[in-house]
Amino acid sequence: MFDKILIANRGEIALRILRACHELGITTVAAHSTADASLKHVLLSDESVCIGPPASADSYLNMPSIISAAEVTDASAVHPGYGFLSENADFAERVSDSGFAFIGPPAQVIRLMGDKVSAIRAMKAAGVPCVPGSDGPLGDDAEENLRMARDIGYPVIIKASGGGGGRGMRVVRSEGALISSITMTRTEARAAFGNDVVYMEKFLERPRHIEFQVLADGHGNAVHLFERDCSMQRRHQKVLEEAPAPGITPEQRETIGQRCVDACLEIGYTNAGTFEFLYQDGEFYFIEMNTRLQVEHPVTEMITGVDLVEAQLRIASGEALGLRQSDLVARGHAIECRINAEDPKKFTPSPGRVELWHPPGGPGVRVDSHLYSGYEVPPFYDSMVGKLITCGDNRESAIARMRVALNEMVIEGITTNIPLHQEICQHAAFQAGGTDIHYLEKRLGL
Ligand code: MV4
Repeated sequence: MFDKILIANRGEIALRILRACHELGITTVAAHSTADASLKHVLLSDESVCIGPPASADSYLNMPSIISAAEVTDASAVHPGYGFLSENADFAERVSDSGFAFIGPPAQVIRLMGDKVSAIRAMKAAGVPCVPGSDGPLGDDAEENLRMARDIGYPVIIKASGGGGGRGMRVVRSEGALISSITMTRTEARAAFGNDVVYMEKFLERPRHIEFQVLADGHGNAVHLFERDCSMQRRHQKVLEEAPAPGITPEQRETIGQRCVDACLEIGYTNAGTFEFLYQDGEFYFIEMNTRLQVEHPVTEMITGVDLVEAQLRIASGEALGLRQSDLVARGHAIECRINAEDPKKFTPSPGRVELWHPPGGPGVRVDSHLYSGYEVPPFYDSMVGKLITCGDNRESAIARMRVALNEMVIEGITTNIPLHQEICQHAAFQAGGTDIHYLEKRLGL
């Protein structure tokens, strides 16, 4: 196992990683910006290094600075967390080439999955069900593109191969708009990602967003840890996630999960990963793969009992997976509410000093947050200040615990989206389960 790990992230996930390291007896280095010297994990870390000024581009995205920090502290591995450089293949490569272990999959696998056209091609070849579409880049032959869209059937969606996570896409509802939409998506993609490759898919009108968690080691072992439903979102920002996904049958879970496992072995995937699917009318359609630990990983930990960050560290250090698929059972239900420092009506960030912090507790309640009374939320980064996770024997019990925990949680000094979560938990459609990706925006009238 590693003796020292550099944590190249901030906030709640940096604290989550620090805790996993300390449980395993690993020394930590907190790499932080000048604005983040008083972050909870920096205060708890064995060592800390300033990697630059507040702007992310100068600190948490500053590759030479992060690699220098690993060098001067003599760390043996780098954990990128989520966001920032976590899915940057060039970073993974530079970390490895500098002699450190990158806690994530190999750089070439990150690169393969970062290119959506090649990701879909690889998944289709491995037997993972994908959305009917172009199965490759669109060419410049208008007649051919028109024919393809007619075969797929309108509406279709044009997506940038270099995009993902909701960036670089355009829905086309009729033939008259197709060619100009392809041109516009291409132009925007060239400017945004330096890559003008675009592809076409059937546009699904009312899907749910369901994703499968996997773990794979470097010894040919891979398992899936069932699925999460992340449909409760606004403007591509997830708000609430849960596991398992309501209404999915054990047979579907096993079939799709096994396809993901097979795909991992096929592409040489290692470490933790997530297969994102759209789910509509009882069918799963792969859309993208996330090659990192995700924000919502705790709901999977709660229903499986597996510590995903510990697994990441063990896999990256070369250990074989201690888990077999037959060891894994999904028990009960878990829900996560993302707590953001934001205006509950306008959704604008609301940084400032936390005057009072009282986290909730009790059976089946987990709080992943870096907050403390007196902490000042800086204005430079994502507004998420923590995650409230509850679990229970069934979905109703997890919701009941969430309702009580949300009422118990006190954050004074900054405004948060706690009222939004309280409202969602009271909603009949949410209580029934299985709402689609448009539910929250429609309900909010946005
Ligand atoms: C789609 C889609 C409907 N049909 N693809 C948005 C984020 C990116 N990961 C893929 N996205 C979508 N792709 C087809 N063929 C609808 C979305 C989509 C969406 C997906 C997941 C979660 C939230 C979303 C919000 C709007 C659109």
